[in-house]
Amino acid sequence: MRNLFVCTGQDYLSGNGLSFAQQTKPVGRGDVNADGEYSAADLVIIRGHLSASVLMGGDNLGAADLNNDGNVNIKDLIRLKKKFIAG
Ligand SMILES: [Ca+2]
Ligand SMILES: [Ca+2]
Repeated sequence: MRNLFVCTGQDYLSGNGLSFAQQTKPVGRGDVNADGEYSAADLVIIRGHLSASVLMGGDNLGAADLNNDGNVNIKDLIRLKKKFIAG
């Protein structure tokens, strides 16, 4: 007989050092946390996504794809850094 255990999605994420990014509607590419501005918080979320410690989906994932190539990677992080620095 196999032993099964049940946990919620949040339990699983917490137990594995993961978390969900905020699921709201971003105002534009780069505004990953949908707070209406480009900030260090958006950089942190993309960096978390690249290190697989943050899960993004839907509009938030689309907002993180700054160069619109269908992937979120280091190129998007660099582009957001430039956008953030430019203010
Ligand atoms: Ca933001
Ligand atoms: Ca991209």
